[in-house]
Amino acid sequence: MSKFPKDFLWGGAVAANQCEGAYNVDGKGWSVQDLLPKGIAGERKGIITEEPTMDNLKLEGIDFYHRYKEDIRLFAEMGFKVFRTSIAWSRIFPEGDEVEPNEKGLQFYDDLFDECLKYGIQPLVTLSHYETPYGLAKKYDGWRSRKLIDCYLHYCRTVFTRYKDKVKYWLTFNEINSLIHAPFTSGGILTPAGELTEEDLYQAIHHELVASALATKAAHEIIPDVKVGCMILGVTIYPLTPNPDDVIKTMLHDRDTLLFADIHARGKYPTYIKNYFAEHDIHIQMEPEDERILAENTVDFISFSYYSSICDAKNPNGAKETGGNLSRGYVNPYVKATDWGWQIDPQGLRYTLNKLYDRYQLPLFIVENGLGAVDEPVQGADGEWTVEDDYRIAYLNAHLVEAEKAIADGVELLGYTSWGCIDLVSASTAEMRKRYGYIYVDRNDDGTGTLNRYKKKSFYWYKQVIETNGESLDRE
Ligand code: BGP
Repeated sequence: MSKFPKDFLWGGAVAANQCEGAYNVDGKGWSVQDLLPKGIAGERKGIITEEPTMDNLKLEGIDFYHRYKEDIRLFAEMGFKVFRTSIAWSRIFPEGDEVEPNEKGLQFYDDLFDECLKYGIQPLVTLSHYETPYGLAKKYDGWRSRKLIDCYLHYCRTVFTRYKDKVKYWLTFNEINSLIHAPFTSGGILTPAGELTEEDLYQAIHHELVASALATKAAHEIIPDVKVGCMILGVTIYPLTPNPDDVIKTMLHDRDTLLFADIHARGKYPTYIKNYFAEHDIHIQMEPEDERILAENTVDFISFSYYSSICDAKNPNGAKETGGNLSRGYVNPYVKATDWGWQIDPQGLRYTLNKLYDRYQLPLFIVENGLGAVDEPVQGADGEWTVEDDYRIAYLNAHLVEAEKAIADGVELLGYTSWGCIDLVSASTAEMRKRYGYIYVDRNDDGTGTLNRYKKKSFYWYKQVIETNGESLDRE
């Protein structure tokens, strides 16, 4: 009965900066995350420190750097086929623009990938997950400078060459469309957001898009059987009402997201953005070869994060505002929301999958989805700590059922990696108490805790889902 293909890639996702900790160990340089103690929300308020401060929970993370063997063993116990993580760029090139890589950083990921492969788990690696080396932020104002393309490419070629036999799935930039909303987090741009023009932002975006295409090219040259994907923040937007004004507003808003998939999948700037640039007097500096680079190096698949949907309206008429990490819109009266106000909309996932597949006919990969919630650890009958996280199971189950429907609709879906498969520090607020994991990590917002790991109820639930290739999902 299950519609999931036989070789469906079940797994989980994390990012180096949210779990590894060890922020200054074995030659690692600072990344922009080390200077963001309050996360993306802090960036909005201008909280960017000049050096790491110990109230930044990411500095220790969940100490994945030293405990990854235990964690991967637990992932293997759940039956993971794939594990998405990122390489912390500043472990490999501490300042970002060195010629020679840091061998200890390279060795760490060798060991990590070997550990995954030992259990038959494929690594799916994000090259840049909100962790541009701070050196590049300081020296070049991050991705505003074209120089970053060379630094990124040198880093990509280094890790492609090193891990070519171990890693076959790569993502170029996490949520590449986020640069417009969080220039420091996403693009290492130190100039305060308020001082940046739209032209500055689109210029930085252009640099990332060219870099993404060149990385795709390099991966195809260096790694046999490689698959390279872009990664989009998958905001689903509905018109708040059937008023055609709202429908058109929604269509235009949607392009903030689709633009990035359009360029990655079709290899060129769409007419609508060229017209927008002309109307707004935005001039992007492009080198003569850029158009060819984009055209010749489109991605093999499209990956995206999906947590929630929002509504948009021309005249909201008092509708309440809402949003996720980076998206802003209006409350949908037909759906509920998480404790952090993210609207819960499993059908939006089926809708998004169909929309992307209809538009591009490229394989899709859900690389983030999950419920951030406060968990209460309790002691089970055997004395072991656990969490009865039925709310998380309900969320994940409902989304997987909708993903399955999308597969039945005809969507080619490569896999599903739920976000924060082990509890980690949140990106938006740098909290520990917003938990996503199947595995509970004993660490609190005040920095206390043993860092011990405990299996939640969802651990056993997901294990069964994977074991039965989705057959065990509750389709009621
Ligand atoms: C995405 C980021 C992730 C992750 C997730 C959940 O935008 O790619 O890094 O953190 O959101 O967000 P949060 O951690 O803020 O709950």
